[in-house]
Amino acid sequence: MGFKFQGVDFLHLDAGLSEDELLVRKTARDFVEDNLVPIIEECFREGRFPRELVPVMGELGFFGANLKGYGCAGMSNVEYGLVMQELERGDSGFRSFVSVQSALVMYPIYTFGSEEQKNTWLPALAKGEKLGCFGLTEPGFGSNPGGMTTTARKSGDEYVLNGEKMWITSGSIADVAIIWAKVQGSTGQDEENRVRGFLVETDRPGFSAHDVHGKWSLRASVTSGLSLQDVRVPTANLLPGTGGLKSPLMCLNQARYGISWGAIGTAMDCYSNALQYAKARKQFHDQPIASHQLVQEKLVWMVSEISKAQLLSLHVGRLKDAGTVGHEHISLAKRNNVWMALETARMARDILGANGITEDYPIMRHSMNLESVKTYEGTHDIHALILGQHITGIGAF
Ligand code: TGC
Ligand code: FAD
Repeated sequence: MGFKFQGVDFLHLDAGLSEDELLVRKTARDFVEDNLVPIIEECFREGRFPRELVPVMGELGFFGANLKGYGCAGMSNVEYGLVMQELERGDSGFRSFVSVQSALVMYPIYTFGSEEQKNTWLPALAKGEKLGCFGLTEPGFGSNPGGMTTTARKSGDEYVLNGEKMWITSGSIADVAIIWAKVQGSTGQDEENRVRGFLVETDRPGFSAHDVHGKWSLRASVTSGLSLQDVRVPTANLLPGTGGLKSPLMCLNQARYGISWGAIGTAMDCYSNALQYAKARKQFHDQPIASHQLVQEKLVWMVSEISKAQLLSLHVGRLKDAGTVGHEHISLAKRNNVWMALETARMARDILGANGITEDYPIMRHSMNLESVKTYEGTHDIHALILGQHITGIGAF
């Protein structure tokens, strides 16, 4: 199916990667080539998440890879990014699963959880023995999660959760949901209506999940709506370090960072296919289409933008490893790289002509997937507004 994947390193950036970074990338690339590529078109067609690969990824240390201790691999942020790049080269929906498990479930437990919560959940999530989901978005509140209406009412030594969450990756296969809700009935005045995070085991009475069907994007990923009706959790299930909308937004930074790398993976796959196809396909005078100037211009656009995106994510990753990254840097990288990948996918599809629309090549699948990636984790335009606010000091939401 398609042509053999050839990574893209036009700027010789590999020379600046450490041996460990190259090894991590090779491990992830081999995993994708051997395990995901052979089945992904079928999974996408059937709308099936390849759950059978979860234990293998647990063994390889892909879950919570950039966290330290609790059974996690303790990779650097650049290494983690390289894993995301390779996984999304396979499929954006597959990378989404790993992003959610790592950045949106393990990261908040690691960052905001009690020692007991960390010991209970992190080793099992790292191995893939337990799966998680992250419930922030609601039917009426997507780009503006601060308006959420899900509540957690304090009742003795319990919280009672009520509300609806929508578009939740892995919702119906999760053992635990990180649910963001506004606290009510608390004794502290500052606490009233404050957004806080809760660990909600999905087998609790009143919790239910229903899958979204009919998606033309991220078909190899499970997307669900969650319903919480008088779901009672002990106060020990509150993530004690959470407080305000800033807490879930900190989780989004982790996921958006990974997406900036993942998008490069899809773009490299599309470019690699387009280049090999253009050299093999002949039209007019028995010449390869790669010999035509218009086709060359498209290939040059792709390799230029991929190279710039690689520099961007690598730099943001180095900033993150140095502890100096700002969320505006991550917004810039997510916004740019997903846009670049979508444009690359469309150009690559064009170069493949009619063949480009079939599942014989991964391009159309990447293109459809990237429509979701453009929307989730902050839409392209919301990231423009985040950046606009940062540089002008004026919020235009
Ligand atoms: P605003 O008043 O601006 O901010 C509230 C507090 O948070 C701080 N803050 C951040 N902190 C850390 N990281 C960030 N990225 C932050 N952005 C803002 C801010 O300084 C403030 O702090 P403090 O101390 O003053 O309280 O909040 P707002 O209500 O005006 O909203 C801001 C906005 C629009 C940027 C935000 O709501 C937003 O990012 N909207 C997009 C929603 C989104 O991205 N949802 C994603 C859901 S999860 C998902 O899609 C998973 S997909 C699966 C996968 O990842 O693969
Ligand atoms: P809206 O917020 O309604 O936006 C619609 C359009 O209006 C967009 O173009 C947007 O840019 C524009 N817009 C909105 N506000 C403004 C403004 N102020 N100015 C200018 N334009 C504006 N969420 C989770 O919590 N957990 C998950 O695991 C998760 N997984 C997802 C998986 C998939 C496949 C998808 C598609 C979504 C997922 N989401 C998840 C939800 C995702 O984060 C939201 O879809 C996203 O934040 C956008 O919200 P919305 O779809 O409600 O769009």
